[in-house]
Amino acid sequence: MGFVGKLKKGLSKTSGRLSEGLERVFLGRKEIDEGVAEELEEVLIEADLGVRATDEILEMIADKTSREELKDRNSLISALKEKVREMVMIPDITPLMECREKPLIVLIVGVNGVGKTTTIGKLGSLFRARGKKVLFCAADTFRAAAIEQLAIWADRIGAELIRHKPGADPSAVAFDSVQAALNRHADVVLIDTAGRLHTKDNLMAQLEKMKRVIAKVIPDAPHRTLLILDGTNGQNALSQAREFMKSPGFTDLIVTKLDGTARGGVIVPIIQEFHVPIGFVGVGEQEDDLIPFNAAEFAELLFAD
Ligand SMILES: Nc1nc2c(ncn2[C@@H]2O[C@H](COP(=O)(O)OP(=O)(O)O)[C@@H](O)[C@H]2O)c(=O)[nH]1
Ligand SMILES: [Mg+2]
Repeated sequence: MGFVGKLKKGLSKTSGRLSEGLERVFLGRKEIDEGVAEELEEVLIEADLGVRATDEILEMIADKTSREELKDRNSLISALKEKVREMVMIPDITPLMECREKPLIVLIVGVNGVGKTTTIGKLGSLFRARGKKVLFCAADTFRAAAIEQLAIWADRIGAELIRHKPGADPSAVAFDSVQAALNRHADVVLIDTAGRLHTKDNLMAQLEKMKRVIAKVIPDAPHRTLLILDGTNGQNALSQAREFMKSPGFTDLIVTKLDGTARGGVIVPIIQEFHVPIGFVGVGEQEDDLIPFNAAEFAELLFAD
């Protein structure tokens, strides 16, 4: 299955919920009238587009309705697609896979369980498919199992792994990994981090320390910092992102587990609020279940029947 097919499948719960909602809106209604916007509100909120994005969409709908530009269901759906596409248009940034830095140093951040380690495995696989030499850094040293999980991914996709003992200083593992990447001429280093510390301040302080230590080896590194968000969390993913975004330097977002949720609409307010591009979305647990995000495809599939 190609990327679009996988994205379609991954978004099917969300698009299913939306199309059911639209069904309701058109039940017993022959043409588009003022009441449509009101009923649409519930549908969009249910799909986790959030209040702000929903309001913006409703304004557009009300506007078009008053100008009699919406004739029927089809024209309404086209208007929705167009608006959402505009809203999730990604600011210009070099796609991760096309970065020229060597070694490219990528820090992966997010709370526990959102899919960081799995996403590293999948990203590693994409880089390997491009013939890149990949090195994983096991800087989530909280649990032995976290290191083992990354080791399994490294074996599976043919990446090298730098690991220390459980409980070691994550910054020390990161430092060694970047050194090793230079010595071994690796193309890309993917750094796994812990999402679990007693307080968020501690977590942030630890990430800042890692960045400083990495920059001692390569001054402009880490080149990219990815924030991983779990799509099944819906609006909570948004509040999580808000916490992390208080610290500067996040360059990319990845939204995981779209396949397991009808709340995939949350991508819209995430982009709207942070203006940080979503590079990829996760649509399953396997190594080929990471899909490059594309605004037009997303908008099209979100409102696909
Ligand atoms: N269905 C689905 N499961 C995922 C996806 N990404 C990660 N997972 C699962 O989520 C769980 C937590 O992932 P993990 O990578 O260990 O999260 P971490 O704690 O952030 O490193 C694992 O069971 C993964 O297989 C996804 O895109 N779809
Ligand atoms: Mg992990």
